Order: sequence, then C-alpha cells, then structure tokens
Amino acid sequence: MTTRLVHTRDELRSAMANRSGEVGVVMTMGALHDGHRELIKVARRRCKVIVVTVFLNPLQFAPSEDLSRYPMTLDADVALCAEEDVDLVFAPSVEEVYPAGEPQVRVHAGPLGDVLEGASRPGHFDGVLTVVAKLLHLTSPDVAYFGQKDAQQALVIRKLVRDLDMEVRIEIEPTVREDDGLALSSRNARLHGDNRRRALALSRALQVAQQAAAGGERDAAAIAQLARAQMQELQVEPDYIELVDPEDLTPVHALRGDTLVTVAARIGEVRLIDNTVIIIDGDAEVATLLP
Ligand code: PAJ
Repeated sequence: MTTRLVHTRDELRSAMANRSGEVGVVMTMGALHDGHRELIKVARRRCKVIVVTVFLNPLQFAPSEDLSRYPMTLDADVALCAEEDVDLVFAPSVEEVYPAGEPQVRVHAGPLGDVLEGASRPGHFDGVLTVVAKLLHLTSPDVAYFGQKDAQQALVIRKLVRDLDMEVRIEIEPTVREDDGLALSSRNARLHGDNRRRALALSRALQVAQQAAAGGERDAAAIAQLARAQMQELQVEPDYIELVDPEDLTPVHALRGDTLVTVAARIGEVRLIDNTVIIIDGDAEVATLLP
C-alpha cells in the first residue's frame, strides 16, 4: 500500500471514503522525528487505516513565539510516513484549515489550560484544542495517538473528548529519548554547540526527582529543589519545575500517589519541556500517564 499525500479537505474526504476498518490518526506539526515515528508505529500495529496530519498551527503560537523558525520538512516527513506504511498524509495549508481567517469560535481549555505551559504561553492550549477538534472532525478517527512528552497537552485533549462527547479513543504513548536522555523534539535541531549539552538539564532533573522518590523522599518541595539544583549545575534556570497530580494538574505537596514531574526551560533561543511520572507503590516501569 503506497502512502498518499493530500492537501485539501475534499481530497481527504474522497481518499477516506473507500477505506474500511479502524482508523488511527497521529497529529503532528511536521519535522518528524523518531518520537513521531514511534506514535505512527504503534498506530500501524493497532489500526487498519493510518492518517498522519502535518500542520503547523499558527493558532497555538503567540506572536512572540518561534512559529517562523519552526522547521518545515514535508518531503522528508512524507518519506518517513511511507517507511512506516502510513496510508494518508494530510498536509493542509493554513487557508485550508482556517478558510475564513482566524476562527471566531474556539475551544477553550479551561483551568487545565491555564497552569504550567499555559501560564507561560497564554492561549496556547485553546489554539491546540481548536485545531485538534477540527482535525478530529476532518479525519474521523476511531483512535488518536499522542505523546506523553507533551503531558499537559495529552491531558487537555483527553478532557476535550470527554467534556464534548467526541467519539474517539485517545491513546498516550511514552516519551522517546536520545541515548543520553534528551527527549526528542523538533526544536532540538536548533540546539547548537554547548546548548545541546545544557539541554540535558531537563531529563537529568527528572532523573534526580525519580531517584529522590525511589530513595523515600516524599516532600515535593524537597524533590523540586534537588531537581532545580541539578539544572543549575548546567547553568540552566527552569521556567518551572513542578510536581502535580497527573489527573488534574493541581500541585502535590506530599507524594502519596502517582505524581507528574514537569519541567520547562529556555536553552539559548529554544524552549524545551519534559516530564516524568513518579509511581508510588506501583510498577516503576509503567511511568506513563494513566489511561
Ligand atoms: P508535535 O510537537 O509535532 O507533536 C506531535 C505528537 O508527537 C504529539 O502527540 C507529541 O506529544 C508527540 N511527540 C513529540 N515528541 C515526542 C517524543 N519525544 N516522544 C513521544 N512522542 C512525542 O504536539 C503537537 O505537534 C501539536 O500541538 C498538535 C497536537 C499536532 C496540534 O497542533
């Protein structure tokens, strides 16, 4: 089966019309890497028809953010999709997705969209949810796959489909990392020289948090302090490092159950995020967001 590239909603509709079986979608902003590839592989194993969307959504970037510097590599993206036996790549233009310009009606993420990344990037999750809702409507999947790398995003998308009764299953897959621990991200291509080494501050901080919890530490502030100190060794000051409840993102003070440790930092020009789940009294191998 060859991979088909379509750009318009009409092409998408007619390409989907003669397919049957469970449809899985992987939504991306392009510049595909092995993190995206893993989501596609999981989808390929589980679904009959795989659609990958490639759309750099302006609605989720503030004017001051890095939209114009975001890498665009559609040919390579389609080649990666072909390697993974994807059926359809839907790569619409901004005009195709927003034919009337900026949409007047949008999905509001609510309180979960105001904390952590949302506090640093006001309106970001409204932009994400608005495009995710549109792409879900356009592709009508049975299952949509997202990465734990963007844990807050995955949670607000789960909330979107529950609160608005959307008939789609949301699956969250573990973060794919470089050998040294750096979480794969399209933005890593912009880490040069010493900044590539300094970017390890995030994953190392999360390791320190895991180790502290494994050693019996239950005080969230103490764990955050150890993690922050680890980052400072690489001269990195986090935007935030927080321990929160993975269900509702409220701050955790004493670790009693599974706890999401989430971190963001600017390395040079590049803003990176990462997270891990500390499992208390459970199987530490399953450190992914719970269903
Ligand atoms: P993008 O950053 O391209 O990510 C697309 C999907 O790949 C997301 O679900 C993200 O969590 C996942 N992903 C990214 N890096 C990963 C890694 N290292 N390991 C595992 N999964 C990873 O997230 C977006 O695009 C956009 O906000 C989008 C949902 C497409 C809406 O515009």
